[in-house]
Amino acid sequence: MKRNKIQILLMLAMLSPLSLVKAQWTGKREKPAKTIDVKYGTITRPNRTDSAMVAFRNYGLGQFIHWGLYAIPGNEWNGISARQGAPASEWIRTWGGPTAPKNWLNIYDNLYKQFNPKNFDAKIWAKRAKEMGVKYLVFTTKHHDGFCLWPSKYSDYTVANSPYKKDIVKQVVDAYTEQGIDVFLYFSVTEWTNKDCVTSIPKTADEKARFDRFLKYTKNQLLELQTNYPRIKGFWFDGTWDRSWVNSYEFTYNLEKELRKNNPNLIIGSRFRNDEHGSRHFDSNGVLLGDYEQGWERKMPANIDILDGNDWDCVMTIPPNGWGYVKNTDGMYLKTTDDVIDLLMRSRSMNGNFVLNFGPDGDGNMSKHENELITDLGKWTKANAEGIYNVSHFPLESKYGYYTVSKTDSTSLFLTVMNRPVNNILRVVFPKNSKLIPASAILLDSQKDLILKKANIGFDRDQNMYFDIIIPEDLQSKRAFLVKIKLGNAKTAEDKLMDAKI
Ligand code: FHN
Repeated sequence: MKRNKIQILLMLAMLSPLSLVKAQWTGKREKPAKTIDVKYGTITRPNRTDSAMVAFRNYGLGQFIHWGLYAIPGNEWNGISARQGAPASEWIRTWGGPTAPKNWLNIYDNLYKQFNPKNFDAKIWAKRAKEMGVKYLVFTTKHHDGFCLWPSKYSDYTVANSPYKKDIVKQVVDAYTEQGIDVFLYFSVTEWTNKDCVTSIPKTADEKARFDRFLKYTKNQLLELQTNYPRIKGFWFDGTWDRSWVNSYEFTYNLEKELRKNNPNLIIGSRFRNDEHGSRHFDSNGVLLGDYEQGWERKMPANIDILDGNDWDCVMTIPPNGWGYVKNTDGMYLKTTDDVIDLLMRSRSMNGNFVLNFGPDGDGNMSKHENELITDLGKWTKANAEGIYNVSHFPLESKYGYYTVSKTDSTSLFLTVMNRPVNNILRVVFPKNSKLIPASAILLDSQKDLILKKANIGFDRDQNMYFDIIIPEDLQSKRAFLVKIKLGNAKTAEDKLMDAKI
């Protein structure tokens, strides 16, 4: 049936900007055909080389912690699950429909009166994060419900007015900083419980007055966080989708300038604001808004080209969705250490960081699964640190896993073997005209030498060279392992290598 023009126009109209944006995320991104004037575009220096941004690129592994009042119910209430009624555990305040408890909103908005995490110990969290190999933390100061984990003087809805009373943000910043882990503060702009948070574009005088008050409040809280916790390295903004905030592009532009003036090395991602045409993450000319691309949430770029050279990180939950504590995870797939290793090394192979989220319970405990993951992953990152942190993308694909190359020694190439070949022969392919080729190889964790041979397999016409690295038959590897390949000058290295006996 031929669609008439109206129908097609209607269909296009239904294509909300979000769906268009979604189309951008994993497919090739076309820069706009022609550039337009953008007054409120990016503020930061592109491809910063200051020490803070250099450190950001080497973080490799980050830890996200979502903690707040939503941790008390843990995605259920009186044994009834919120799975059917709220989009995620930290959104449980929005629980609706037939499963929602009577008077739920009132129940939730009084939870602060029982917030008293008896087992919370930031020092333990920080020590365990260090053990896991975490280099930066993103910690929720305030999520969409507006409850502040610091004693903000601009709100009554804070930890100071809970039985716990003490400043949680300070304890976390101090404990993680002492462990040498950089801290970024997550800050939700949208605030469900704030009557001044007008989400649509303010029209009436009352809406305008309220939203103006909200903008001032938001700015005051951000400046307060910078003053209270000067050692933080950046902000991780969220909840910046309301039309009212999108429409406040001059305010947000100037606010970002002020935050950066207070700390010139501050790192702010692309989710904070948009240009005057409403373009978020990237301005209307496709230029990144912020110091790194912050849109890779529970998804990964298909290849490095999509990233267009921008810095980025990927944030991921352990359960399918749900950033806050989930008491009952029955029936949910919880990511394993192997899943995390794959996501981590995929990110690293494309010059990105991988940030795994943890949702402590209402008493401040990490779950059994989270603790096992911390221990297991920590052993792996410790044994393979050289191939994880101070590395960058190497322009070769591998069917066995992911390449990373040392930033300090371009002849140290690492292959993370996710898929061990059944014949234990890693047949590595290098373009024929490579100046550097494999000269020797070891298992990174044991430093055990591996046999490396030239493999003249007669595919000469494909303009490639082949090298066989032999994995010892007796290598018992429970999980992925790294092979460190020393590259040598093509001329000398090739002569030294024996021919692989095919
Ligand atoms: O709505 C939030 C969600 O609760 C969670 O905080 C994630 C974490 O990146 N950010 C938003 C969803 O994109």
